[in-house]
Amino acid sequence: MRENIQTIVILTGAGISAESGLKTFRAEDGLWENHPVEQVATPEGFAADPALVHRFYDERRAQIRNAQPNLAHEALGRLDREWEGDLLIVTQNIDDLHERGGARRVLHMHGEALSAWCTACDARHRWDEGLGDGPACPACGSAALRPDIVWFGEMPYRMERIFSALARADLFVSIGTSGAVYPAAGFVQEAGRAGARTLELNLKRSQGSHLFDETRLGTASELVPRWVD
Ligand code: BV8
Repeated sequence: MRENIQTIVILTGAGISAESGLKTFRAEDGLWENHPVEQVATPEGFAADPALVHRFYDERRAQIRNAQPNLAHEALGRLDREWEGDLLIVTQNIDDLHERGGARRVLHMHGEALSAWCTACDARHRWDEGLGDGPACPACGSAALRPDIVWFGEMPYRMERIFSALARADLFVSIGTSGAVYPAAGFVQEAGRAGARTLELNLKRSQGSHLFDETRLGTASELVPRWVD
């Protein structure tokens, strides 16, 4: 895998955390099934019922705290520590399992469950600072504290950083994502245009499988260590 490759960009989705017990979005027992997207993952939904949305993310945060990184997260952690070239793990996931699996060069494009954002003073806080429910911002006292999550219709984080990495990529690897959500679903084309080799590791063929040079099917905990090692 290593011949004349300098820059690797990896995109991960909910599928890499499935074997850690965290639900994906679009499986039959997926997250959205119990909650209409409009209610819990849009700014409008939050404005309409902030308590419901806080409960939804409190529940996800509790599951994340109880989850452990799996063999796929740990393999990417090893790769991150050993890879001397450029490497960027762009994750759509809001859990911290990449970091707990040893990865450092991680970019959460859809935000993080453990982070709170005060839209009054723009400060970020960690939820485990005992912000409680119906939380107030520790910095300014405002009640305008929301989950630091990118909802539908909101601009994902650090897009310029992501696109500049894709423009330099020699290898783009997508792991555990259905390719249903943009702009992430379009990254494979950006990388391909830059001349990168593109590889998909997924349980099932995704909506974008036809855009990859190669797709390998299986679980992340089996495919990722085999690819890394
Ligand atoms: C934006 C919140 C532009 C965090 C999420 C019409 C109106 C409005 C917008 C749009 C529109 N049409 C298109 C859009 C754009 C929209 C979009 O793409 N909609 C889709 C539904 C058509 N996108 C946006 O709104 C984005 N913003 O475009 O802004 C803009 C421009 C200018 C100015 C302002 C704005 C924002 C998108 C982010 C939304 N937030 N989540 C949270 O609650 O977690 S999206 C949500 O879906 C998650 O972030 C998740 O990461 C993402 C993608 O899902 P996946 O991770 O792929 O998970 P999924 O369940 O789908 O698939 C799992 C895969 O894993 C499967 O393939 C499965 O086979 C595989 N798998 C399962 N088990 C395993 C496995 N693989 C390996 N091993 C296993 N064991």
